[in-house]
Amino acid sequence: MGYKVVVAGATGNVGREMLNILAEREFPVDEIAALASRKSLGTEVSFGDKTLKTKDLDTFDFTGWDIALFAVGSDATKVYAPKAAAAGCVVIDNSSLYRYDPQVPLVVPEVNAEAVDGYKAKNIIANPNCSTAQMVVALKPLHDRARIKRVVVATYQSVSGAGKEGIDELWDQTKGLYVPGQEVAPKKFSKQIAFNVIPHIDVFLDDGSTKEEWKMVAETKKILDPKIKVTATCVRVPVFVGHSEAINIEFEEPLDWQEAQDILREAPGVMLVDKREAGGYVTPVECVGDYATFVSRVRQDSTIDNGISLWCVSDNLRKGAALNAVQIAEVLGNRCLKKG
Ligand code: 11C
Repeated sequence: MGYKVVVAGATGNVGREMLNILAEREFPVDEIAALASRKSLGTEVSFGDKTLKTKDLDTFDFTGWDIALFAVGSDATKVYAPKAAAAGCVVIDNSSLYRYDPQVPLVVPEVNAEAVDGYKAKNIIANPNCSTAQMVVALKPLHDRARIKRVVVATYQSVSGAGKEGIDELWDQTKGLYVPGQEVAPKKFSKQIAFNVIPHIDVFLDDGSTKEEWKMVAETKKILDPKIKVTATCVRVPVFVGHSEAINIEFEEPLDWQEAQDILREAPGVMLVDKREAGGYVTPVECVGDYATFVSRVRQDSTIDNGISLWCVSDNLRKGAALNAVQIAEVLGNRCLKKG
């Protein structure tokens, strides 16, 4: 006995990963529906060893379905998530639409699983931005030990964070640079991404920061602790999958790097790979397809009292999106829903 599960946006990168991860983790599924927009209708997607034909999100009746994982972007979420929620189906939404709504829990299960119980207010649970999810997994066990005061983070975010168009632009632009006459002008990104880095993700805000940077600040506060100060610089890099982050942390209490390593070695969701030698750390290409948030380069920051610096890498389509959504569904199932 299990649940009736919907994946909305099943033909996108995150939707496909949601189906893969539901199957990999043997989520108790009695029945599954893969939904897509009308333009992708009929496209087939894999669910374990089965092939599913996508159904129309626009006409789908959510009545009698237990959980809907949404990966359709804010505009479509605005239309269809309330419809699903009103029909009694709990929505786990990957867009940013509901993340900052005080009546909607924003959840990273390794950090604030108990917040899932708040789903009842709107029948909706929000999944965080990918760059926030991996960071709070690494921060939580250190915060529990030494109370974090301030975080300074610089991200190195892969193009898959910008969807299929981002992946295609890096691929085509890289090839085009070798073939005279086939150069590809920037379209999805504001400047050339091939062999370059771009300090700009999402729109600019009045204070000169970007929305991506603001999300890291606001979401860390909502998920982990509103008292933590965060400043972020978010950068797009020519990597297909896997976001990396250089994180500097200031604590209230002393914490030495060896103890920080020991804490991280035992922390849920974290894989410590930290050998202090050439290759003794994780890079994005090694994290692809994995569930873990990898932490490397843990070291003391002697320029401040109680400072630690570290390097954090994770698959942004998995822990940053689909895996976290499935983990929320698992918590919801265990804590709140009855199996059919
Ligand atoms: C990126 N982090 O890498 C973004 C993608 O708020 O869910 C995810 C945006 C979001 O471009």
